[in-house]
Amino acid sequence: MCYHAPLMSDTKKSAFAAIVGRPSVGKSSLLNCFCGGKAAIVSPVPQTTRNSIRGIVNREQGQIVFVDTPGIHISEKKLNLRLKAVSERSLTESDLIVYVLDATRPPLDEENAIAARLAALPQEIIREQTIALINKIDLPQAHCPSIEIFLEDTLPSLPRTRIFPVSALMRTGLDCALDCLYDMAPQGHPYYDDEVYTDQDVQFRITEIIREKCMLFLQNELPHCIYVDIENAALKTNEHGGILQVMAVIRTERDSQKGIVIGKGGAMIKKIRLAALADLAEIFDWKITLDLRVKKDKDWRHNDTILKKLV
Ligand SMILES: Nc1nc2c(ncn2[C@@H]2O[C@H](COP(=O)(O)OP(=O)(O)OP(=O)(O)O)[C@@H](O)[C@H]2O)c(=O)[nH]1
Ligand SMILES: [Mg+2]
Repeated sequence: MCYHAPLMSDTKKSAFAAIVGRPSVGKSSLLNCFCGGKAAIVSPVPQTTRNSIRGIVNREQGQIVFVDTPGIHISEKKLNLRLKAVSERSLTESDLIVYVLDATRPPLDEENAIAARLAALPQEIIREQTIALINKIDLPQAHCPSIEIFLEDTLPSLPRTRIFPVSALMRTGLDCALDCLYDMAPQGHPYYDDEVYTDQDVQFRITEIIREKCMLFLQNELPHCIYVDIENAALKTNEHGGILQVMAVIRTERDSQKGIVIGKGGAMIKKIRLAALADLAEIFDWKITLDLRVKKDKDWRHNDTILKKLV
């Protein structure tokens, strides 16, 4: 695997840990729990995450950089193939693998495909560098034993002691999982300064927060038909601090979708804008002004140049 940190004379650890699994199992929620900040956006809509998002954990023992990935979804659509490639890359480039399953969903075709992909890795990776998190155990319909049996059948090399029932929502079971990852991590230098919990640039984070609000408020397929662009962002500072003035655009594939995003009398775009501003105020120290518009970018999901820029 890549990202090999050089060995050190002291015993500090450092590792990249890829978080992989089906869409909506809670990968991004878990990443945020581990790194203690909102590094990745979260929504009930499957396929929210479109990039590999890094969340950094620092402890006395060293640093683990979690890499959130798009949910692995079986589909031949261009965007899905690119998302799958992102997950695949993280899988092969990381030191550790965190396989996330949903305690409330029976493991069917998609889960089988992911487990088979993991099973195709060299066995020592499953034996020594992988853990499984069975997430959402807070829900009444959670049924861990059936997921454990599935893991025993599909990934027999995965030690049972590396299977952790957890809840990102209630933050339960996560400390044991993190301790285990630190035990498994190789020795090495930290990759990032210890005061940061993510390495994303400001503009990307703003587009993601706006996209999260679109995922939360827009219905059906619409969230998948949009992307967000920053047209301009300027930081003005004075003796009272800084103001970040942002002009952002929500791009839709068709005119009809534009109308839905704007909403009656502009109600929807206002709702998205205000919710995004509330989150941005939590994340950044500056005051932020947000000029948010909607424009059409016809059939962008078939445009390789745009896809390359986004994913
Ligand atoms: N009840 C419960 N809900 C959870 C838990 N973890 C995540 N969720 C919810 O599950 C939904 C999906 O969570 P995400 O973290 O976005 O899932 P993901 O695996 O990153 O999804 P994709 O990016 O689409 O692949 C959201 O509505 C979360 O609030 C949990 O432990 N318990
Ligand atoms: Mg996600």
